[in-house]
Amino acid sequence: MQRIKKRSWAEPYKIKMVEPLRMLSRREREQAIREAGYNTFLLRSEDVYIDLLTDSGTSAMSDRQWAGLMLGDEAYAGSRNFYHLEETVRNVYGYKYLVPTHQGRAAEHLISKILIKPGDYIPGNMYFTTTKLHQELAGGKFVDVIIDEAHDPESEHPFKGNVDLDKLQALIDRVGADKIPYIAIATTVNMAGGQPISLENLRAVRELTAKYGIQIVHDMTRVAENAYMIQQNEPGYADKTVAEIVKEINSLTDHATMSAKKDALVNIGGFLATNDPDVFEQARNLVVVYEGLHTYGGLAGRDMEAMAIGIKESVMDEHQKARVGQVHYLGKMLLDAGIPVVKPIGTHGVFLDAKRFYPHLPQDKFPAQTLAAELYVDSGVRAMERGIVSAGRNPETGDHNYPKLELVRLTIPRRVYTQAHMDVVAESVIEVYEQAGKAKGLKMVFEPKYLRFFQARFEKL
Ligand code: P70
Repeated sequence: MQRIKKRSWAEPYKIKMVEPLRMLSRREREQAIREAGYNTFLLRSEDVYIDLLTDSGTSAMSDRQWAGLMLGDEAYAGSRNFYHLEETVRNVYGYKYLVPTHQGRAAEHLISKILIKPGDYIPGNMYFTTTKLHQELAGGKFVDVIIDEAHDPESEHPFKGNVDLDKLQALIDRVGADKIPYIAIATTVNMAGGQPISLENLRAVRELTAKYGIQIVHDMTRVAENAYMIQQNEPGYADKTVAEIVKEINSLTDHATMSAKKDALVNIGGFLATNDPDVFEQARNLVVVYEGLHTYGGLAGRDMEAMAIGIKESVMDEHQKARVGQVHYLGKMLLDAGIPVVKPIGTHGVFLDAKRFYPHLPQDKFPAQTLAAELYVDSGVRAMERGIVSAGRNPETGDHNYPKLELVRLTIPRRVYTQAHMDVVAESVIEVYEQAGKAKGLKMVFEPKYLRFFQARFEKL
């Protein structure tokens, strides 16, 4: 066993089908990003060489998942694939009741509507864009209770997803437990750089919240990746499997929202899961208003089948070792080259620290947005802004939110790119870093009301 553990992170699969990529010239890329308003969300994917915009819905399915598509039972009601998915969610994740949704934010919509009353406060281990928006649309106010280290890109804390129990207690003392229906706990924390929460911390959160009757809603979008980090770094878990740790995490929570487009290795899908029969009943009712019947929730039968199979594959130790191993391979190359990145390296991507990349650019010149555009021009690598544009505006004052973290995310799809692709990405980031002094920043010329980062447009300064 020892000998195998020391081997490289090499993939536990081989490639059966390939998708050719197109490489534009630098001049063509300059034109493409200008036409896209310097927003990588607005590029055509055909114009992208290595697409690290997101790990969401971009992973490669296995031959078994593709075979599962052919077993789709496209009945309007009671599809057999729903029952397979329900059984899988019970067996692998341990939640009793399942309501499928077309993706994660639809589950966030349902649980926010069910649990939040206007004027409520929702603490969380850092915000996520869609999660926070649905909390606000339901009349709630998000309060960040993550540990301070999570906001410091240089802190090497191994569990930057942890909740600061003093911050949580202070919120309870300030507003009263009856104004806090639940705490939102994400595994791993996307906006912090893909950082895990420890089981020790989650257990302490469970204890504190139980005292006050506060529930836990688990954003389990990347729970298996979080479990892998616990196996690697939390004392006492080295001999537990990823599957066992996933179950232990889930057992400490009441409800879960899932974007199956990440961990669960599908191109579309999600769900709300709960152990509470009343919440289940309400969600089953609401889902027919917004998504579709409660046995498909906006998905085709074949999508649910692929998801059920993907969930089982996602908790295999060798899968996570290669998945996280590849992300860390890229991270180490950038660290070794002295590139400012969020430390420690997270599980779903490497996050460039745009504030240190462009120390001469103030945050309202959108350094991360600028960096993502420059990277695309240099090599056709598409990344995602995760800074001031993503943070939106304060709904009360109308000002930009100025997040401490101004990041560019190089997100790695699962089972898609090779080690050589990672080398090209590192070469390009290093090249752009060498030219950093020349960057002048951007100004925003179009700003949508909701989730502005998706469609905002910019011009060069
Ligand atoms: C990403 C994607 C989705 C996501 C997530 C966590 C921790 C919920 C969701 C929503 C897609 C995305 C979403 C908003 C802005 C940019 C990108 N994250 N919780 O790329 O799930 O997309 O299925 O509705 O990461 O990180 P869904």
